[in-house]
Amino acid sequence: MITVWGRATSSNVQIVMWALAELKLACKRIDVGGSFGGTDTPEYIRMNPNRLVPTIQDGDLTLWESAAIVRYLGARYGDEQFWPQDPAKRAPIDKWAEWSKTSLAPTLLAGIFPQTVLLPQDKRDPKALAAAVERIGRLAPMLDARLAESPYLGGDRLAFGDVIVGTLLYRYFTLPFARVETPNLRAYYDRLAERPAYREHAMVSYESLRPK
Ligand SMILES: N[C@@H](CCC(=O)N[C@@H](CS)C(=O)NCC(=O)O)C(=O)O
Repeated sequence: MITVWGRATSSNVQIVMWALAELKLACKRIDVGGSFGGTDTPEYIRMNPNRLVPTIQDGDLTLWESAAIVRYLGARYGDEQFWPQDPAKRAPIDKWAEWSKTSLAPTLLAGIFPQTVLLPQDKRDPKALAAAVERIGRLAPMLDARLAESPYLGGDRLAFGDVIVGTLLYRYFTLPFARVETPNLRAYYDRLAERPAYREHAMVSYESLRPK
């Protein structure tokens, strides 16, 4: 039984929960972070000195950083499709996972999400929103072009990289901002949304994150 610490509304927790569900691994999730607090306790800091969620415990292994967790789960429990053994097959998938963490996620989650959900109206900055929308308008077509080639990032079936990238798409397609045309990305999101595990763990409402 794998234990996951982290609130269900965290996109990084969602990455881990969706991966666990796709791999059909039993887990117990404990609400930590956000309004639940708990990331500053000595017990939590011993597990995760970064004081963020998620953190997992699998046997003797304690691990944090959602993408590292997905790679661990893939390497330990995934089949050849989810986690290709051949580095030359795995790396092109991992490239998108890395790109998601370093380009797409910062733009969406630190740029657009605060300006449309997290911040009170009077604290929002239209220029910051416009800059993030402009930037994501250049990023999304890159993914769209890749997805013109195959239904998933590794080919015909879901791989670890799809989990890291795909989790963001619920927010990408539901937040109120002007999206550029990306038919392949939209079809990919619709394909993901047909998966029960995606619906349960990635399509999680963010309404509770709005300022009270
Ligand atoms: N790079 C880290 C980022 C973790 C992170 O930023 N987590 C956020 C939630 S998405 C967090 O812990 N925020 C503080 C909180 O929820 O209390 C990862 O991918 O795990």
